[in-house]
Amino acid sequence: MIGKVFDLDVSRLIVREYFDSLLDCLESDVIIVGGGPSGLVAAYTLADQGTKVTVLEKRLSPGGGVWGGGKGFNKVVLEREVKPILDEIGVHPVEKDGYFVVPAVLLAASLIKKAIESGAALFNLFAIEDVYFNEEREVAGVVVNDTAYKMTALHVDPLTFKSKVVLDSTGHDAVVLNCLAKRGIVQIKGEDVMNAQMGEEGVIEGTKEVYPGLIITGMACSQFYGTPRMGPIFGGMLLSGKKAAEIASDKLRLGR
Ligand code: 48F
Repeated sequence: MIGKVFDLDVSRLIVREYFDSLLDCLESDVIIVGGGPSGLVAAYTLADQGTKVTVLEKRLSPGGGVWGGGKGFNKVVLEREVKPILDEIGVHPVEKDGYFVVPAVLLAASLIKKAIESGAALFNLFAIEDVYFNEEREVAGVVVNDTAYKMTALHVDPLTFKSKVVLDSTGHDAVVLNCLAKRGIVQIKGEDVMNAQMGEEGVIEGTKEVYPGLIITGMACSQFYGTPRMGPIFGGMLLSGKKAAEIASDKLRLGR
């Protein structure tokens, strides 16, 4: 037998716990837009260092492109250089033909679990629709709406979330970059055709602060610089997330 359950208690707990977290996250050190592989690695790395991190994810499930593996075949292939990251998230890969192979669901779930257990706050069903500037016109947060409102095109005004640093880890969509591009502040070249080697190198190399307050990571880098997409290999995403966390951490430490 299960103990007595009161419906209103359940509702009260959900509402109170949710809004306590939400209020706490209106101001963070780092906002990570998009909970794909690059964003989740950055999230847990920063949170492990004691940085206040908020991840805002548009979909119901964080994990981004990991879930789909390649063409929906749910195995993920990774370069062996990511072993330290797999160790951190507790995933034990199988080595095949010089690569690592991991079940996609296990990788997505392990990244999400590690980010939350490290102390990153994670909100799903949050669609970022604009960037927020401070008085110096540096990126200082994001403007957020509800995914359901965006999907139904209801006219509902958004809310503002502030942070010292914003990471654009929205993958092919490059949402934050596009907010700047549509105002002529940056130019997005658009990703080039598929080439795994060049794509992976381009993403890692291109993980940078590209505008004051805005660091780009993952596929958003390919979009920005016009480097090749890499297709279904994910090591570059994880390493890009690590690099983005380092850049954010240095920026916070130096206070600039
Ligand atoms: O696309 P995604 O996985 O980005 P990534 O970390 O990794 C790319 C790879 O998955 C793959 C690849 C090579 O391996 O080519 O595509 O660069 O994750 C991006 C996340 O951002 C969310 C989206 O739902 C996904 O989970 N996202 C996109 N637009 C928004 C958003 C938005 N407007 N607001 C919040 N989240």
